[in-house]
Amino acid sequence: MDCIFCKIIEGSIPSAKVYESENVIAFKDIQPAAPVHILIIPKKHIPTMNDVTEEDGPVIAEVFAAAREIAQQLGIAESGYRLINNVNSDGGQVVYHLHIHLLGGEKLGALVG
Ligand code: D5M
Repeated sequence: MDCIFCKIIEGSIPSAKVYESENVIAFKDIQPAAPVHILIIPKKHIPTMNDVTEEDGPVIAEVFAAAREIAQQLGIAESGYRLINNVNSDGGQVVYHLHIHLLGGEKLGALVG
């Protein structure tokens, strides 16, 4: 499968890993948009949020639990952070393996306003 994040999961492409469990891994984004920029992904290859099924519920919950844990570990839970999931072309998705961006470490700009 020609998926860069699947290759990171199997270890054939290196990454700066910050978290790993049975079903989820997280690593630093190579193009950081904030002082803290982590990608949190299910090990299961799910292309986009549109492809999430009922049976994926537990792993999606694990992705969010990992985000919470990583934010605590990195000391930004109290100051705050942002979780983003881009979906398809208009959403700005570039890598078609479901991932949540965890952004923080500074006061982030407003999304609307
Ligand atoms: O975000 C895809 C993100 O994936 C983008 O911020 C760059 C990041 N990326 C791409 N390749 C790598 C590797 N090899 N390591 C770490 N981060 C990577 P999207 O939401 O799809 O626009």
